[in-house]
Amino acid sequence: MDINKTIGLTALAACLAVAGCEGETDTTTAQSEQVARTCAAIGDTPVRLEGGTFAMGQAEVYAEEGPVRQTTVDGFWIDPHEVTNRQFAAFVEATDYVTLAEKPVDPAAFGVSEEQIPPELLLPGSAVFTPPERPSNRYSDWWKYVPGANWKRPYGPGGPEAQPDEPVVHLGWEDMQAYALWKGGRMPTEAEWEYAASAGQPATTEQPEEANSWQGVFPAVNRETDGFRGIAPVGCYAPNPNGLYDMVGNVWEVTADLFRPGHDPADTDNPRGPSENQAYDPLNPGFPSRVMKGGSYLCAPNYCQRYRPASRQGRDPGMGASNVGFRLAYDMPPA
Ligand SMILES: [Ca+2]
Ligand SMILES: [Ca+2]
Repeated sequence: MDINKTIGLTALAACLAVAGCEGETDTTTAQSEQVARTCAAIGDTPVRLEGGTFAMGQAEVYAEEGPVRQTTVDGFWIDPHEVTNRQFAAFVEATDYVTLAEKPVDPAAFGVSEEQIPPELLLPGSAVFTPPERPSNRYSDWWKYVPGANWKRPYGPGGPEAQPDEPVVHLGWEDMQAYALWKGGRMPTEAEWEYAASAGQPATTEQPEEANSWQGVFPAVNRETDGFRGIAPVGCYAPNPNGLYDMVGNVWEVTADLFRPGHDPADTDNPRGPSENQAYDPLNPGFPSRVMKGGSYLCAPNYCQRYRPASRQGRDPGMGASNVGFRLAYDMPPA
């Protein structure tokens, strides 16, 4: 798969690739009931998890998250928080790496004559969540392709710079791979990620209090009672019993596995997801989407009940978004 082709085509399809749940809207306005939070200064040292067996998947919310089956993973290390802008900046400083969102799009990737392509789609950029001015249930009203949006300028050229302790966003798959190679880690498998996130706790469908999600009716009303309207710095919500922060919520986290709706019930020993031939993402057909986990600050009860360890959606590898990040796993104790 030509990654440039993926980039170009998905620039057109960004809304569908990033969203994926039905939306409803409401014209209600609400007073902010924001609760101030204290964000802990947490280190970067990866957490060692012993291997084990757990109930992977969830059946009662979205069909593609099931079936539930006992799944075993070997031990590994995992980052305690989402990869931050500070960490990614150190990588770029050391390597002069340029991300996909900072490069122009190849017009040949669209498969149509260049005159038919909106010129802004050929500029470097990425998909940015932009709250609609009017109530809407159309993805295209809240996802915009913003030229100049990238990890350094997550909201585009007119917006603030990336904050050091916020998770890095707007990365493509190859950008995450490059960081992992430099760091001596790798992308976690979906099973590893879900094992780490669920931490022996029983599955629930409730919207969690200790996770950055969306309170109110998406996308019109954000009461932000959890303390943050958008992205939060890492470490502002209580860690899970494994000592891991923001597994659920804040930003989606891309994993190593290719996406296919539902799990293979027979693949329960250190599963690694479907082969490329078996992979299929109905929201992004024809492209090798990766599984992303845990939902984001945009997940609300009326729109995207993905604020759970078992949640999963396909993520187009060729383009990032303002609500998608990652964290690394390690097979050896990090130096
Ligand atoms: Ca929030
Ligand atoms: Ca997260």
